[in-house]
Amino acid sequence: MLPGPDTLPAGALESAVLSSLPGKQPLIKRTYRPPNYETPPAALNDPFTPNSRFFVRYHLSSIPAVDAAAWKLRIGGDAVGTPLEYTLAELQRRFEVVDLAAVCQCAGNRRGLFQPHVPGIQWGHGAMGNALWKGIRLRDVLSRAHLKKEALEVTFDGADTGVLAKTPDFVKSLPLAKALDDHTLIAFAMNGEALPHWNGFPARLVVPGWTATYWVKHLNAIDVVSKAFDGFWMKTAYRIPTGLFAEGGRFLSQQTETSTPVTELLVNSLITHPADGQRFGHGDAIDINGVAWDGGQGISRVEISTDGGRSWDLCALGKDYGPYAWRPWVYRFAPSHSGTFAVKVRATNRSGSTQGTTAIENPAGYHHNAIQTITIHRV
Ligand SMILES: Nc1nc2c(c(=O)[nH]1)N[C@H]1C(S)=C(S)[C@@H](COP(=O)(O)O)O[C@H]1N2
Ligand SMILES: [Mo]
Repeated sequence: MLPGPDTLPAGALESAVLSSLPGKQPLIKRTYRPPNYETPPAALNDPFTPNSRFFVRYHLSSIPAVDAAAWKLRIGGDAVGTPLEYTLAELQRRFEVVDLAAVCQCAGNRRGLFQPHVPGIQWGHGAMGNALWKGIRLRDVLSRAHLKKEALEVTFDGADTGVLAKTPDFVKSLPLAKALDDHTLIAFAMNGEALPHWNGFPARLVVPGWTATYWVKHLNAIDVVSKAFDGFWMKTAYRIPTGLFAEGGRFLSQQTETSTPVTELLVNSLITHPADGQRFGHGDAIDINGVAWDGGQGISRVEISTDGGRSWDLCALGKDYGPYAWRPWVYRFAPSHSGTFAVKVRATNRSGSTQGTTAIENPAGYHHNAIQTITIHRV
């Protein structure tokens, strides 16, 4: 068993076993079928999360190994003038290839930390990663399809399906404006290599700043539609109560009086070193490290408390890889006496949003961004 945050419910801790998927280093297994594996905390220390340690999240159990040579991307829907179909080679040849650093984070990351407990996969801190994505702009592809003026949303389907015919297919939609954003990509590669099978080979959507539910893997069909898409994964899943969170990109064509899709990532941070409960010797200076990110405004400051939140000091920010990437930070702590120290970290973004002491409760356990606390001991 792995050490885990002591606020995780017992069930989640017991299931925290390391196990490997083909082509991956050991990850923390949450479910085997469909495969749901999270990145161990120590592997989140790097500016870019290695592909072999990048988390894996699926809703459906039938996940075909896609043959890149036979794969095609189809673009259609009632709001395109010209339906299109491209092979992988055609997409890579005909459109400008761009790079973008961005955090891919499941909306349910840290669900296991909610008190009271909410149903769903009991993720710890590792249902996220930061990668350098390489691909083409979705906008450039859509412009060749001649969008009609009634275009409202764009839907995305991947090659995976349910085992039973009645399982709703995983199809997501974006509002037209987000689909046409310069930074929304059809990506083929991450961190300089082709996408791993488990992260969407041969192509996935990259929707920087928005929760990973929109980052459809094994992408094979795009439809531009004139009506709000009403599939299960938009209408029923991945929703939060309307108005509960002050921030976040609005998705008005999907909003009802009571609920709205979870969209933009909230400002958040993670302590990646030391581990919770770690012990240090007399006289040791302790480098406390971590990362901070948000939905694309960019991080303006990271503060740390080593006395349980009574006083706060500024951390040094590391290299800026762009507003959608996470920002490394570091703080050198030289305790003047022995004892136990409660370390807390709080990030603030460029529009002044910050983390609170508790997460905002919501039925599906999304958007957990409470200030994290770890305890360290100096003998
Ligand atoms: N085809 C497909 N794409 C998908 C999903 C899925 O179940 N099927 N899950 C989404 C969700 S909810 C998340 S959190 C991310 C996870 O990306 P990763 O597995 O590459 O880490 O994929 C998204 N794209
Ligand atoms: Mo997710």
